[in-house]
Amino acid sequence: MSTFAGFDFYRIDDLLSDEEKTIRDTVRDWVEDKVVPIIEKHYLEGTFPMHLAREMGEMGFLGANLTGYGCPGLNNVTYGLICQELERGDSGIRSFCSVQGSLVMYPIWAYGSEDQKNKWLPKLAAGEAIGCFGLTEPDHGSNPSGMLTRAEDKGSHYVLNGAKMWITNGTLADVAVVWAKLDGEIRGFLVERGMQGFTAPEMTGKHSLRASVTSELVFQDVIIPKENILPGVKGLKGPLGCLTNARYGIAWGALGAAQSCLHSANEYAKSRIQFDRPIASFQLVQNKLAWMLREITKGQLLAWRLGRMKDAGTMTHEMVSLAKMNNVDIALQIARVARDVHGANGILAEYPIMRHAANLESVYTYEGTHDIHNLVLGRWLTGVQAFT
Ligand code: TGC
Ligand code: FAD
Repeated sequence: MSTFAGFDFYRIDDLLSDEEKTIRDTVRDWVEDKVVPIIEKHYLEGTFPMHLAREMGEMGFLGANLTGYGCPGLNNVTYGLICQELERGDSGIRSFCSVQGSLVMYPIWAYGSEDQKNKWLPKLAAGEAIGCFGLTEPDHGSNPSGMLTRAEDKGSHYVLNGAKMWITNGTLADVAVVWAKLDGEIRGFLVERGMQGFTAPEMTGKHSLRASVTSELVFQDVIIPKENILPGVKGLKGPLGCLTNARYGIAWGALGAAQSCLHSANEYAKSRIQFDRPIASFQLVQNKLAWMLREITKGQLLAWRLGRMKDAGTMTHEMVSLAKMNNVDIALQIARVARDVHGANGILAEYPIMRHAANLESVYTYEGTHDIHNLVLGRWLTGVQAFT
């Protein structure tokens, strides 16, 4: 059984179904057994634990909230709980699951042809094939609408040219969902491993998300068969629709990292003796722990309510922006305060703190930076867009 019980100060469990709780607990135990014992080593070595891909498929974590084509068909609250537990292990493990499910399987499921769905979804759900999502470019991060990657219609096929950067799972991927302009309009293309002119070199030198593969994607006159365009969507709303799903998962996931940090800080504070007393007995230390619990509890209520609205079909993407930015922000702050509570020990790999803190710096930036989500909310409030 898991030694990590989670924090449930406001009895969110009373708001979950038995099935939701059972799956959450199963994922929690899986993370304790399969991720916690190996993750620091992978993090320090800068490698992704590839053997977990198939296991995640077998456990039903990949495309968990999608239906048909071998997908588990779970509700969105359960998908959120899976993300929470995975990110308690490591943001890189949750990233793998988010990219595969929300950014690769979702666009194929929502915008793909029947042939594309049949070809890719069962293998991706099983973890037998791996996918990546190419939107960001070296010169276009927060403003993807300015992308330079281009597809040209040559009659019998398309020709793709351009480059993507910061792509999670890029080097590992069997299929890349690539967003490129065709006649000035953003379209999605399925670019397959081995296509001539397509390379995906791994990016190195990261101090964050080290147990996750991040890559460039380079396209030099890549011939894309006509049947590899996603027929069901045109324009920026295609990739943004995928991001809404992935950002939703991150809003839950960040709470897992935050709970891991509070758990570690609380245990440490009770056992660390200074001035002949456990540091947990000092009011300043208790203040830090109480603040972490307060912010986690508020974040849990946000995530739960968001999930129920997503399941009811009433969630908007602006609501997701608020939850993503809030929960990642508080998780990052909690990781920093937890590092302080651990003193010098907080920088050691023996504790998960520094790894979570470093990971959350990326999570704060990817899937829309903190301030991009601020601007989304500002536009919702005022009706005025302040991006440009
Ligand atoms: P805008 O005019 O707002 O929207 C264009 C069209 O899209 C619709 N829309 C959305 N649809 C679904 N979900 C959303 N979140 C949506 N936001 C907007 C919108 O209704 C409109 O539809 P239509 O029918 O009118 O055409 O577009 P804009 O050009 O003003 O851009 C807005 C902005 C800046 C918010 C957007 O560009 C943005 O979100 N930028 C941030 C880019 C980003 O998040 N990149 C993430 C890359 S992927 C990644 O980071 C993966 S990390 C993976 C991991 O390891 O976990
Ligand atoms: P920029 O857009 O250059 O932003 C830099 C700073 O300027 C930020 O503080 C930002 O908030 C601010 N800023 C920008 N515009 C404005 C504005 N209008 N007003 C106020 N402030 C502004 N992308 C993918 O497509 N697929 C992936 O799988 C993927 N995985 C990633 C994995 C990792 C580890 C990381 C770090 C990134 C990943 N990304 C991925 C890229 C990520 O989505 C981008 O980094 C992110 O969208 C921000 O873009 P940028 O880094 O170019 O920052």
